Amino acid sequence: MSDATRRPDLSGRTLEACLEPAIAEGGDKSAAARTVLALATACIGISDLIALGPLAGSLGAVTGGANADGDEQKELDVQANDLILAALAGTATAFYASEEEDAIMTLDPAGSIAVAVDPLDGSSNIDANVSIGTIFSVMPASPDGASASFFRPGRDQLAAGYVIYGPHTALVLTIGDGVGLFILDPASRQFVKARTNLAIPVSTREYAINASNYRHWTNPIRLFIDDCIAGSEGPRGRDFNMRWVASLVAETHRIFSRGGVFLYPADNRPGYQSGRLRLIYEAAPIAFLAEQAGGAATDGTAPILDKIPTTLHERTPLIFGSLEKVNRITGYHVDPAFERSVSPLFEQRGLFRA
Ligand code: AFP
Repeated sequence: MSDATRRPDLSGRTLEACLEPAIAEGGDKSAAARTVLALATACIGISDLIALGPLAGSLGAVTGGANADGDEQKELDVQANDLILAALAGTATAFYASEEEDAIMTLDPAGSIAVAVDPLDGSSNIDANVSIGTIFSVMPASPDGASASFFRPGRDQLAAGYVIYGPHTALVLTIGDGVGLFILDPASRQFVKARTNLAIPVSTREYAINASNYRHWTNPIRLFIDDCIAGSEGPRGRDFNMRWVASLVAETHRIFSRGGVFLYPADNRPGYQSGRLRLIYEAAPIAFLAEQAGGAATDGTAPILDKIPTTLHERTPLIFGSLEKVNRITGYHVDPAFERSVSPLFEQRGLFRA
């Protein structure tokens, strides 16, 4: 069978083809769609680098530098950031914020877009060949300048997405009308639409948290996890499963594929009083995707998309995923004993299981 007969005609399903209506709309929507195309091009280059692994040099090696938060910068963090900056040249991007840049950069002062990125999320996994990713958020540039373009609610986002570099490279994207899944076709080197209207299952029996931090958590988080671990012998009356990949994009993609809830809460370690994840270029884009897919994202009580950052690398506790679970965790924060308030005896609490 020839290659031509084996390969379907993908022309109408490329990312470019799918974004044509948004580009035709003009205005911010069009500028955002063109920016997404530039980011996607950069991510194809990042995917090429990652696919080479050690052949591309020591991508997981520390450069000796650190980002604004003091995290050690890995070689791939820096190269990914450089690829994204190069791809944004010539787009309508006025302001650029990155985990790998101390301050906001002005690219095209006449531009109408502001882009925030985590160029390479999960970099502790690079040398382990575990899925890692790029996270991006696209905002309208504010007439009041760079800071005003980012220090605003995440609900103002025009687009958000991530690229996961795994067994296959995938782009999960929203421009405000649902969530689409695009797969990088190695033959054509184009992102091709695989699914639209992705939805996060409302309920789940799977949670993701770094359990080694148990002693550092606040009481509501401990109680929620205790009840999950108690499983069918506890107040929840059913067993749960736990995952932790230490790669936000990998956890997110699993949650989009089969449901689940992700927790990176605040804890009492120095520097973790607001958790680990950054609001502007990690939590907010993931939250936009989650809400667009029928899920939810909070800091434990408040929706992530309502929070207004005051500093560029500000952290936030992040709990997102299946709607029912995120709401239940909010319940533990509002009334930590609420599971226990229903009935002090486990066997009587089954009436209130979600
Ligand atoms: P790195 O990019 O430094 O590996 O951090 C990844 C991350 O921000 C996020 O992707 C993970 O969910 C989280 O950190 C893992 O944090 P722990 O290493 O504390 O479990």
